[in-house]
Amino acid sequence: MKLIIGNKNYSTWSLRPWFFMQAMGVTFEEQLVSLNSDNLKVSLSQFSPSAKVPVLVDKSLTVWDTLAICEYVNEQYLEGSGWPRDKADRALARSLTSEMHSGFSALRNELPMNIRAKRQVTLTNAAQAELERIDDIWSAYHPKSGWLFDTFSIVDAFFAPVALRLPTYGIELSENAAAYQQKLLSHPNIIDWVEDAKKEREIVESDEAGLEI
Ligand SMILES: N[C@@H](CCC(=O)N[C@@H](CS)C(=O)NCC(=O)O)C(=O)O
Repeated sequence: MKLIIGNKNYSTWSLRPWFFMQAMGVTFEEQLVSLNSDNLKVSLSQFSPSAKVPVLVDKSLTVWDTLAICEYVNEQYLEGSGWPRDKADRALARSLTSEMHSGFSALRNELPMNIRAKRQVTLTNAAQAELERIDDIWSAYHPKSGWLFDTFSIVDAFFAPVALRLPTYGIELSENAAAYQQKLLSHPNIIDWVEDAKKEREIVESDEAGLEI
């Protein structure tokens, strides 16, 4: 099984299924496609009908879009253990995952993931409000597991890119939300991703925001 991803320094969408599969011990190969390619649409369309990364190829099956990939892996390889066991928790975890998947557009635009950079930005009110929402969600992490629910699940993988966006722009959260952020940042698979991202040299101009510090 192969997961095709974009540059690790920038590709938040790629990070989500990559982290989920790594953390759950699912074996896969990764193949990186540069988001800086002159002919990006053409190079991505060889792999994915949407011409976007990530895309998962499992034998003759191609699955694209982060949430669909995580759901497929959860059903095919994890017997459902990728979501919380409790039905109500599962509904909440799916709500939060969907909120992340389809929302937070100000945060995405104003704070692109750029792991190796240190930048200064002035945020709009919309982005500030989204950061407050992140702070609220993360502050309610599960006291025993340290994840959002009683075990690591898809929802944690969906929030991982936000944890990596914030240090670039010097953004700090309240104490409880910062504890959850640290849980993500200190996960061995996230540490590996960050190490690889820092070795990359390509610059994707559209993801370079703010003033260099
Ligand atoms: N909703 C999609 C979004 C994927 C996406 O936008 N991927 C970006 C890279 S992080 C991409 O492939 N961009 C290339 C392009 O839009 O041409 C998902 O969940 O996978």
